[in-house]
Amino acid sequence: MKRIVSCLLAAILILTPCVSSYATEPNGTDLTQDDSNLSEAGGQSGDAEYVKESEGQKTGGSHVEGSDTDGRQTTEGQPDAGENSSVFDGDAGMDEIGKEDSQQDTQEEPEDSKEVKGQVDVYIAQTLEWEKPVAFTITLNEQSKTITLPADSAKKVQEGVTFDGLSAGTYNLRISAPGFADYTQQLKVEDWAYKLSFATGFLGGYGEYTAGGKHPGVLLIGDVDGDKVISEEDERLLIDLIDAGGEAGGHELADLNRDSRIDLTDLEYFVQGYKVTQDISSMVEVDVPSSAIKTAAGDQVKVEGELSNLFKGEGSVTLTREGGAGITVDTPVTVDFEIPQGERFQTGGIVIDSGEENPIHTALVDITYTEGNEDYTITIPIDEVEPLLKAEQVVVTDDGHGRIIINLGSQIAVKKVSLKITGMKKNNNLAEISRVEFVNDMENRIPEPQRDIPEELGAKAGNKTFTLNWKACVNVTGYEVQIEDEAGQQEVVYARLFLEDR
Ligand SMILES: [Ca+2]
Ligand SMILES: [Ca+2]
Repeated sequence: MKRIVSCLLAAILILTPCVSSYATEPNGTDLTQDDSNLSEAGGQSGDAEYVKESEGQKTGGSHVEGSDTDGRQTTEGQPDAGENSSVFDGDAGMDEIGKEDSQQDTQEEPEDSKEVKGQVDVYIAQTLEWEKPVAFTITLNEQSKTITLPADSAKKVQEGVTFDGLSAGTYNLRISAPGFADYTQQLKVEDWAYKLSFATGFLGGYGEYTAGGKHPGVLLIGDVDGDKVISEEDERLLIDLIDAGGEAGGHELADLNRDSRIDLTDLEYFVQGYKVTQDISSMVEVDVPSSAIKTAAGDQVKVEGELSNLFKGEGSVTLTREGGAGITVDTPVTVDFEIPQGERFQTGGIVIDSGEENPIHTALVDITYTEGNEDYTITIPIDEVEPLLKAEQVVVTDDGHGRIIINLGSQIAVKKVSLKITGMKKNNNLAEISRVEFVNDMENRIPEPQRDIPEELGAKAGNKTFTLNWKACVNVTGYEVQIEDEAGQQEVVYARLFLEDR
């Protein structure tokens, strides 16, 4: 008997707050996937087998061989990789170095004569799933802040904190969390913003994580005995605890995925951070600091949140029209960013992150810069229809997840940027912007993490079973397969890369 089954496939993405990016439309018996929109993913195919024993009853599970979760962890040769140390030279190519004085007043907008202070931004992205939240303590010299990564990783995936008002000098950064090795790094701070990005594991798409490469840092999981490094002691203890029956009582740190059991899943997590030989330090990106930028909202624009936070790791800003008009070409929302010391804080590119849930659809970006003694203004249209713009040297790209990247082609003295948003993709009533970066040198920037949508879904029918195949996605923790039969009955099968399907 022929059964009509349609499938939807979604990757459970670790780096995006949205899990509903389905690759296929429900399409009856046709399970082939239009590949017109293929991105080059590299890696082996995903595969799930679904077994149906009798009408409407599921007895089989799912099985997935997904993307490269990889064999890098078990390489012999390096002892405890728990402690990483490296020195970053914060010279961003500027001519002047920060002046030492203390008349700075952070309450007021900066002016040409005001002192600009250094800033350090630290971001952590979640690549593992936990059943309880995990709090990371980020310490810069004497100051500490916390980033808590939640239990439901699909909801919130990257969090940031900012340390600002920093005097020039060398700073010690430490990141620690229960069950993780301490991460330390020394950082030379002048008067720019220094951005460090971390993930709780290795991300796909960054090659071999070689020293000095353009990759995020890695926070290593697997400190079972609590001494803040990962060693053979941790391996021994974890295996003993699993052998002893897996009760977490008294050894909570060994429960690496926080599900109150100590079992093979914890061992799978453990090997992620064990005997790592790659470079785990974050490339340091250099941006114009928040204190060097004056912000202002345009006419009829209501701002929720602090505009100056757009240049920090904390908080986002919501823009709406006064009186509730939608955001259109006739009723846009505009925000202005001024860099009075644009000659000193040269800008090579601008990144505007409006998030995945409601990305900017159309906008105009006016960039005023000084060359010689003349001011020039260029207007850059942002339009989804033509996401790639090449005008003179300027290249605009859209990462497909709400982030617009404007590469100016060279470092110029940007004095003012005016962002006029004329349309949002999903909800035209508001524009939410989580971050704006004025990047000093686009060459020294970590590329956006690769975030795929499952492609090339194929199906093979068996006897009371069918097998699905798809192209493996990079940077996902698992997949959801939504199955619908001819009677409209739906069910979702989870196929995780680490956790057993429960
Ligand atoms: Ca340890
Ligand atoms: Ca566990």
